[in-house]
Formats: sequence, C-alpha cells, structure tokens
Amino acid sequence: MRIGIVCYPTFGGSGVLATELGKALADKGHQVHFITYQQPVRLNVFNTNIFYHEVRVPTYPLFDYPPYEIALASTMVDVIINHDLDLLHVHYAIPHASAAYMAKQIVKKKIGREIPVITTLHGTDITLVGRDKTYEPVVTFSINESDAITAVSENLREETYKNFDIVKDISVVTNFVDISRFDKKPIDAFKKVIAPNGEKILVHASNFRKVKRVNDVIKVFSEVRAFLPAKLLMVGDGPERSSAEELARLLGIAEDIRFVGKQEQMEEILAVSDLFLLPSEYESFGLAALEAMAAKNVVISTNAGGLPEVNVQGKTGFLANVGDVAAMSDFAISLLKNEDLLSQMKTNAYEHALNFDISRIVPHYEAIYKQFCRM
Ligand code: GMT
Repeated sequence: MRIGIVCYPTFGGSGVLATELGKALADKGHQVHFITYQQPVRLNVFNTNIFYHEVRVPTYPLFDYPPYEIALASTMVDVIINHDLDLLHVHYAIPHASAAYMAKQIVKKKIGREIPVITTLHGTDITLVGRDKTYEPVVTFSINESDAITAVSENLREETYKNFDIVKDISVVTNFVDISRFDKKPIDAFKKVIAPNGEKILVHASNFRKVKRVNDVIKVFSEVRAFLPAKLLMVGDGPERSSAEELARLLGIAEDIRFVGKQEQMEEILAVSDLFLLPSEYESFGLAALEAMAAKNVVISTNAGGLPEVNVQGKTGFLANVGDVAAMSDFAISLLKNEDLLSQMKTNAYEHALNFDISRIVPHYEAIYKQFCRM
C-alpha cells in the first residue's frame, strides 16, 4: 500500500512511534510517505520505500502565527494526488487530524476520491492540550470525521470517551518497541566513564515538561544516593531542566548526575543502566519505559494513566501514587541492595517487553489499513 504518515518529527513519543511504524511498514514492502516540517529524528536509515515530504511554511510580515495547518493540508493534498496514496495515518490529533480532514475534502473536490484518514491519539492531544476549550470543538470534530481512530492504551481510550463527545469506535493499538534494537550488550568503556567504580546507574528520559515531574527524579535519586553509591543520567531537554539542575545542586548530589541532553542512541545508554525512573503526573502509555524494559531496566514509575498497562507492579518494577517520592525511593533502595532480585526483575521487564515487540503490533495497524484497501 502507499501510506502517508503525518507526525511531529521531534524526540516526543508520538513522533518516535510514528517513525518506527513507517520504517517497519517500509521493510514489509509498503511505500511510506512522511509528511512533516522536519526530517523525523528516528528517520536515520535509507530505504527505497521511504519518502520524506517537508512542509514549508512561508512567512509574511502580517503573520504573527504562520499558518502551519494550512501548509500541512496543502502538502497532504499534493502528496495524496501526486503519489496516489491509499490512506493517511496521522499521529497526534492536533493539528494533524483537522489538517487531514481539510485535505480529504480538497482531494474529493479535485479528483473525486475519498482518501481514508486514520487518526492515532497519543496522550497530551487528549488529556492536556485537546481538552482546552480553545481546541476542543475542532479536536472533537476531526476525531469523529476520521475513518478509523486508534489510541495507544486502554486508559487513553477511556479518557477520550470521558472528555470528548466521540461517536465512533476507538481501537486500542498499543505502542511497540523493536526488541532487537534495545537488547544490546553494554559498552564497557562507556559504563566506566559514567560509573568508574561500578556504581549502579539510574536513568530518566523525557521532554522535561511539568507533567514529567523531573524534580521527583532528583529527589528519589537523592534518597538512593544517601544509601549507596549510584549515578543518574538525565536524558532529554525541556522547560524543567534548569529547575532540576538547581535542585541537584541544592541537595549536594550534582556530582553524581549527568544531564546529557537529547540523545539519539538511547539503546546505548539503556544498555549500561539498571533502573529507569518515570514519576510522571500522567502518561497515556510511557513509551520511554517500554524501551527501558526492552533494554532490561527495572522501571520505577507512578501508577498514572496507562503506566500500569506497561509496568507490572512487583514484576517488572514498582508503581506508586503521583508524588510519593518516599515509596519510589524505598523500592529503588531495596532493589539496588539485592542483586538477585534486581537481576530477576530485569529479566521480567525484558520478558514483558517482548509482548510489545514491533513484530506483534504492526500487523494490527496493517489490519486496520486493509479495511480501506482499494479494490
Ligand atoms: O510525553 C509527551 O508529552 C510527548 C507525547 C508525544 O506525543 O510525543 O507522548 C505521549 O505519547 C507517547 C507515545 O504514544 C506516550 O508513550 C506518552 O505516554 C504520551 N505522553 C503523555 O501522555 C504525557
């Protein structure tokens, strides 16, 4: 099939997932056309089945806010018609679902074809941004106008029905991970640089937004550090980074924490680490936690949103109420003190991640696409 994928090209989970999906579909022989404003960060391979169409947004002195949605819809129309796409799969509702609706109407008028639109809901498009009254009517309308709707977890499906007047079925197609990519041997030299005396390594990775509660990561690490030698890697960047750095200095643990910024080679970082911390206020799914599990990291997270669908209490990790730093710290300490338990839970995490392997999940998307195959 010829599939158009629309996503954010950045390090965010929805863009990562959409890019990995496109790469997997291309490997299976589909022709995949990415439509976005920048080359997606994970689109780092050459494949003759993959095409990238950049959305250019011309500026003009009159525009305080250049109209990205119009430029996106126009690029969609161009790609649909000139590359004879079979369908459009948009990731993250805002503004991709409404731009797809507009493109669909234009294509229908121009060439009399109904291009099917599949919308995948990822999280903040529903729980944070989409619910805002400024966006809600357009989000509700464009989700309802999609030919198929998917959500990345049961929790997100429920949240969508709770917060929007959705009259259509939403299928759950969970996020996935390419196990073969994350099941890596640690690079000894790298591990030595991070933890020269064999200290345990903890990791957090996110976009450092408020919803991620990065200061809780620092607080948990501070408790752990008081009990045993350990190092913390903070991967990513965003608005809460300076506050986390400040807190680390205040708690006197800055020497043991490295803020490494945005990283493309997450698998190499996760290969040397033991514990992954995700104390978010909400996660529709927690793709970063799943990638950590695939790399045999035990996950300590909150029990918010879809996290319990990924991280299994007492088996692959530990889940606490949002803000319960004491519970998360206690668990981290007891685990890091007990090599046998740590090793068992690492294995459990990896085995559970196998259930979300790319080879199991991508066929669900293909089955949805097949419903819209042109005869
Ligand atoms: O975490 C973010 O704010 C980024 C956001 C995104 O769309 O890039 O992530 C959301 O989608 C991911 C992929 O489906 C999920 O794994 C994340 O849990 C979800 N984030 C939130 O719900 C906060």
